[in-house]
Amino acid sequence: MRIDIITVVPELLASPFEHSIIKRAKEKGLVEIHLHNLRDYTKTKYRQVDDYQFGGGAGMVLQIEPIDKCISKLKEQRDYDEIIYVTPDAPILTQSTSNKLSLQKNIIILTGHYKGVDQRVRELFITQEISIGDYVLSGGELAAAVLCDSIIRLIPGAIGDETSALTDSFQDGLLAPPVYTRPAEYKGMKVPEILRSGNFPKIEEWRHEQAIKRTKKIRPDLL
Ligand code: 6GU
Repeated sequence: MRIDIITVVPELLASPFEHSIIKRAKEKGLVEIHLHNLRDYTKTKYRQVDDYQFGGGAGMVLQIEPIDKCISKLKEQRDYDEIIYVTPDAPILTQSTSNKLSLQKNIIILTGHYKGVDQRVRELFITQEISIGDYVLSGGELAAAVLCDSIIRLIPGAIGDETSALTDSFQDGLLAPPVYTRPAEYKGMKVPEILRSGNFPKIEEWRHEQAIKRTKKIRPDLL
């Protein structure tokens, strides 16, 4: 899979992909991530990529021309399955969306900044819009990092234990059950006996019950 990310702050995206599962997925050749600085696609003095909004109002808007140049250049080089714009005024990311995106070959992620991008960019180029939740971030870069992480860990081979991603929260529409490790007792708090019983069908049953209990309590909207 190849992910191209377009941003005005590439520095914000340098570190998130250099550790842990994503780093290993890159090393294994499962994913390539390419960062594109939008300012490289403008010839204006001071490499300006934003301007005041028509109609007035606070906040700058990213202009269409540099975005057009960058996306058009990428599209000349290969076909893209999705061109995604991350923005708070969009449908919220779910595990189902990440699952689908993890099966794609080439995607572009455009990140906004300031007040966002000129509406015509969204109409001309964008095939999917994604928000990562009902709150506002200073820019789309951290949202893009979250989106990439959720996708990349699902690429077959990215996680050592193949079953691990399948038992994540949300993968079966439920929150994950509680987990424990050694010691079996800490300051009087014991690990549930069932988990030490070796009875795997019973353990699976217990985990499922716990997942339902947790979901009912914390996220009843998911049931
Ligand atoms: Cl994708 N961008 C920004 N700036 N804020 C957000 C978001 C995205 N998703 C939730 N909040």
